[in-house]
Amino acid sequence: MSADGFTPGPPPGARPDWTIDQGWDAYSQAEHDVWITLYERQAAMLPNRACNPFLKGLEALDLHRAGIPDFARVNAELQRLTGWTVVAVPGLVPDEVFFDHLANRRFPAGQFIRKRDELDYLQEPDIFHDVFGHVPMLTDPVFADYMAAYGRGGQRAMQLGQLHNLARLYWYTVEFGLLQTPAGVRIYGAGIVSSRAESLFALDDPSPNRLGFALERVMRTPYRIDDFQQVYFIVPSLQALLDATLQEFAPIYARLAKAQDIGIEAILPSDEIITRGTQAYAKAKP
Ligand code: HBI
Ligand code: FE
Repeated sequence: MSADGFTPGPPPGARPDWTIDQGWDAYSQAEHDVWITLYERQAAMLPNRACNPFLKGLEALDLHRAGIPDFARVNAELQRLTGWTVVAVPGLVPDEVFFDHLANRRFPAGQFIRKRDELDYLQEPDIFHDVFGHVPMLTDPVFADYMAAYGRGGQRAMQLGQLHNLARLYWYTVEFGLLQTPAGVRIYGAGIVSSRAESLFALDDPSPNRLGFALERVMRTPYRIDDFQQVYFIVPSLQALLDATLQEFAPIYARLAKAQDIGIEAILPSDEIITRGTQAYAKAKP
């Protein structure tokens, strides 16, 4: 059930679980070429920026220069590695549908691709964001378990009316997460790895704060959907991220209900500061 108790049905042509056929044979060469452009742009910059599990996943699934990947081919290997599959959906799906897929190790991916004249603009997640951005990490066994746990947690949060807090966890990890490694800070968040500009900004720009990941702290922090993040959270390992979620969240929600949100650019005395940002980028905006 959605927050108002009403979940819209799937659009015409979609199944009850909102999935559709990918229709791989129907992509035009122009659409394949958009994938290739985006792929080459990102692949060139991600060594020493994306974390090893991401880069390894990209190789393992052979999401390569040939064009938009065929989910049937990707799924054969992904399912073998971690039991996950990718399913095609028309666009954003209702929260309860999204969580049911994740809890069952199915990642819903937009079937369509952005237009050539809007390479950096996305209203809804397309196949490049979803498949290039999200799917490589699903080849990592620990991250794969984290995403499934998140799906179950989402179902539970909806029952408890606490989705707005849990959604922040998704945002600051799955979409915009950074990982500490012996070689330095690396990207694992799909919203960063699928964006040329944010792949640079998230790691190198002096503007944003970069703080150690702390579950309840993250769940108290609002986020921006329309621009670069003002704060990124760095996990010490993917295992630490998974471990943080393998606990009963009801007491956490009870504490969060009494706690205030934290300002998006705030640094608390309890924060582990990895980079104290200047916030110059955010301040320069009207
Ligand atoms: N649907 N296709 C799609 N992709 C998402 O990332 C998505 C969604 N529906 C809901 C949703 N995300 C949110 O519930 C989560 O980001 C919390
Ligand atoms: Fe995403």
